[in-house]
Amino acid sequence: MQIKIKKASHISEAEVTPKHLFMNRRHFIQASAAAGALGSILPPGKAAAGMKLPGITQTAYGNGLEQTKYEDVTSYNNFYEFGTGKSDPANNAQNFQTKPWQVSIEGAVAKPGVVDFDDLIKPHKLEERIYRFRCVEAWSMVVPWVGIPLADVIKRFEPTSKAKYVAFETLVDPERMPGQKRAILNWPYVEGLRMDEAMNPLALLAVGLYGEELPGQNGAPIRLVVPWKYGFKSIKSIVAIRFVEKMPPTTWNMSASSEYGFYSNVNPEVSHPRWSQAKERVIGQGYFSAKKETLKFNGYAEEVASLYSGMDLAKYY
Ligand SMILES: Nc1nc2c(c(=O)[nH]1)N[C@H]1C(S)=C(S)[C@@H](COP(=O)(O)O)O[C@H]1N2
Ligand SMILES: [Mo]
Repeated sequence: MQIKIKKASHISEAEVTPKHLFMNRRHFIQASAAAGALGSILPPGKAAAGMKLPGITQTAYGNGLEQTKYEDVTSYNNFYEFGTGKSDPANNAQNFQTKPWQVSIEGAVAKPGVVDFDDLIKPHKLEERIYRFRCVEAWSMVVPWVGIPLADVIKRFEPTSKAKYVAFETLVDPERMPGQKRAILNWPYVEGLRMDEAMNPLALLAVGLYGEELPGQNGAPIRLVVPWKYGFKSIKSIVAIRFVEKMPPTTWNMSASSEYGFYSNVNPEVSHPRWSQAKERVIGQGYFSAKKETLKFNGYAEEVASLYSGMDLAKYY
């Protein structure tokens, strides 16, 4: 079933729902139980669950979608800075330090500069948006992200007419990100969007999920979420946002250009060279459960198809 997303005018201003309180209580109980059982290996004072985020505005995005369990969203991850296995990030990002954190705003903007995480977020209202999330490896989730629209952040720094693309960069610190001790990918992990894609209201800078701060494995403290594109566009642990004139290089495209293009729009009609993109396995339903048909633009065609009108999407994959 395809759930229509209400337009921005329908976004409610209601604050945190009882669901959050319920979810957080449940996490807290689980975290406490885990801390009790694992008390000897968890460092003292290090909670297994994230900090609850205050003042989240509910939105209509994704109302009615069945959400992937917190435990699955935070234990089955791609984050090569913490290892290449799906459970490596959850294991290796436990103590990832994200305070202090700064983001460098660079390139074709009137107001460049290095901004503290808090100052980057503070002028904005945190929103919860439930988005479908689709990895090119043909698995999917539904995640209640907490974040701020990328467009609102971009506007604050006043891009100039030379800003045709936005490039994003992940932290490089092999001590804190042990996966970077090996040259599996070119570090830093880099990604990019065309300016109009970045300004689309769906593009989100996420700082949390399930009402809590992002866990390390999901890209703490700030990551991109571009729900109509394959997961690898949604770059984690961002330290630089750069406005540029030319299409910027992207990590997976540099690694294997025939497999990963710049656009990476979810497209059931264009196969990855090694497997089909027509279906997806829903995380949390078990490996052998029935696969689900993949939707064009991951179900967000109404919002984003016009960005690509006239483009041959088999060529610009
Ligand atoms: N810096 C960085 N960002 C990254 C990745 C990565 O390895 N490094 N993996 C990408 C891929 S392939 C996917 S599918 C998503 C996974 O996000 P999740 O673990 O929060 O579900 O993160 C993306 N962002
Ligand atoms: Mo992915």
